[in-house]
Amino acid sequence: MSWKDHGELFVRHRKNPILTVEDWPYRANSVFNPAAAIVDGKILLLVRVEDHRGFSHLTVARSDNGIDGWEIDSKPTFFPDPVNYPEEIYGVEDPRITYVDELKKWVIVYTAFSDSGPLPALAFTENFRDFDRAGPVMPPDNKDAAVFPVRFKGKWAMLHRPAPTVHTLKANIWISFSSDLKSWENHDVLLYAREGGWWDAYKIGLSPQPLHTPDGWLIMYHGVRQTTPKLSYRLGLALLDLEDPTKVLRRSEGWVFGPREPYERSGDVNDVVFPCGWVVVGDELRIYYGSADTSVSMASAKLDDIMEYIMSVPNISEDLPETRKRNNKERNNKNRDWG
Ligand code: BMA
Repeated sequence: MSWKDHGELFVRHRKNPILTVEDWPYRANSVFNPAAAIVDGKILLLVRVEDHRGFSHLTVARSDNGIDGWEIDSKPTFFPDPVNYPEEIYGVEDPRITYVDELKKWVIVYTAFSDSGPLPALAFTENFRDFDRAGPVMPPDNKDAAVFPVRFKGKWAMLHRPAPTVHTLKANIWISFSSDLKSWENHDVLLYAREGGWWDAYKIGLSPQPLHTPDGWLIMYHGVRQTTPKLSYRLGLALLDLEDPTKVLRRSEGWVFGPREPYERSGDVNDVVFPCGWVVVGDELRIYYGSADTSVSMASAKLDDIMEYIMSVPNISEDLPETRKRNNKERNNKNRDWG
């Protein structure tokens, strides 16, 4: 049976939520929005843990099958260090992990919650025990950042999401480049939030780290639409050019995953699915996501189905560079798959 028969690309695991605060070895309010990686043959989640002050830190959970049998660090793995890194005064949140072969290190980009607002900060690790912080990589207000695992024409690339300072404007995904992963330049918009009634009309942000596929960099992003008085966090996909990640080749029209089950609909923040990590296991792409800002859940899809799906949405790559942004914007607003 293919996904087309049951209509959904991603299938939730029947044991969801797979991690809750009840599983935690120490007192916490909630566990959610994990980054994910395969490390030494195990699934490793770097989980955001919120304490009873409302501040977050990150803790590692490891499992052979990525479903159960989790070994969770007995105390916080990556704790805010505001004395040396003042930008972490209100905690660290929502990490994304990229393995950079050139450095033989994992690069973690996380949201440091500073007294001027959230900002992306970067740390390196080889073992998820010792971390080497590089500090802030963008000023506030900015979040949802991850780096690509390779350089493009000699430069590292990062996706991130600056928040507009004018509330009537939308939050879009940006791309920036760097020679050293620390100082970033050549900032440009990559993907716009759509407008009007679209599911991703208010703000969008990168979810897991970019994934290399033969057809392009697969990215998953969350889209938020405000229907007073609530927000709904749903997920879409896009494909970027392998050689030039500033080129958006494809973008899903409808969302591919959204809150549906009780553990996603109701929690500390209702109606949220928020993955910060995904891994490929065999022919399966697994997203590990925060459900309702309360627990950790998992859903999987066949990678082939995902690629077939994303290659079936209209190709938007023929735009000339100078008109690309305007065209993207216009195209984004066209209804193409209502039916
Ligand atoms: C976003 C992020 C996430 C959170 C989501 C829903 O802005 O801060 O950490 O899961 O809101 O509350």
